[in-house]
Amino acid sequence: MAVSNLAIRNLAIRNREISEIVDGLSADQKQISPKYFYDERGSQLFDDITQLPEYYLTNTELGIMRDNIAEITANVGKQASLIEFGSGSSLKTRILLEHLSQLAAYVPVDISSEHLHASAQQIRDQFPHVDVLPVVADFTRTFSLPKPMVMPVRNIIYFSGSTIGNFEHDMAMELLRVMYQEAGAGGALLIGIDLQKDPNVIENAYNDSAGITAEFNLNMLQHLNRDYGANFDINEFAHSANYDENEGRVVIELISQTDQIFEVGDTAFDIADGEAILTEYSYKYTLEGFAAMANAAGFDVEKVWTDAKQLFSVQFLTRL
Ligand code: SAH
Ligand code: AVI
Repeated sequence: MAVSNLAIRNLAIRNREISEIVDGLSADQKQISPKYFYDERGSQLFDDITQLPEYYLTNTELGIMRDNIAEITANVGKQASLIEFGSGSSLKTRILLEHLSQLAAYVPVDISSEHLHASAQQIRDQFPHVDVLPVVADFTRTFSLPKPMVMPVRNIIYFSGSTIGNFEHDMAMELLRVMYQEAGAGGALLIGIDLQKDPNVIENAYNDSAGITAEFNLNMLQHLNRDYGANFDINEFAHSANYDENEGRVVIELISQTDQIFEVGDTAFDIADGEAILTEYSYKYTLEGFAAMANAAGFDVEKVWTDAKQLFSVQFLTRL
């Protein structure tokens, strides 16, 4: 009975996702949410991106964490529950876990289920004293959090990698409000924010010479073919990423290389030669711009750590 309820629930989620994909592709500007990058292969490709020399984000954030770890962990405090949104391989989290001797629980939340469970197991192996409670969920929708064995003193929400940059302003604000609620009384948000800088540095990060970002972008279509009944011809789309300095965002698209028709489930779509499917924005912030958003969501920017070149920032936000 429990199994069939789960199967019905999964079918309902899949049907909702198919209508979401069809709606996005039916808009004047065809689009697919970036959350569809992350099947097992997509999560692996993202990990490959983090190793690229052009992709300064991960290494810079890791450096900021290492350089300031004593201060960061002092802000987190003892006996906290660390709840990570979009945890991926929990790479930066390991630095925190190495230095947080007392933690009530670590709750990684991610949509990419196989990758999440594999990463959670690695964390358990490396940190056997930590209560690791993974949650497979789409964090843009309501989801419930597990109860740790030890009662936490406070909740620390962790949102690394500048993943908030993949959301447009209204949705980013909504997510900050959700994290404010999840932090609860006495809670806080530790967040990684990529900063505006030389447009060439930004554009190169999304157009790497090894072509991994292109593969990551195209894998979204393969994911839809594998799991959502689509029939995209991958060879007839090309990766594109351009930084729009006025909007402060990288626009990541797949450009059709010919006039063609593709299907998702029962719905057929025409796409013209040169027409784009928008797959992702990656917003870059100024420190002032992000502080204004954080304040509007009810947070006080208590501490900002950056690297020497001010490429990236890690910020500690408390509830006002
Ligand atoms: N925080 C990690 C990973 C960043 S990649 C880092 O900084 O390295 C973005 C992560 O967010 C991926 O693991 C992806 O699966 C997850 N993700 C993206 N959209 C999501 C959503 N709507 N709900 C849950 N997880 C999501
Ligand atoms: C997860 N996110 C912050 C990445 C970014 O840089 O916006 C996703 C990504 N897209 C292409 N390369 C990396």
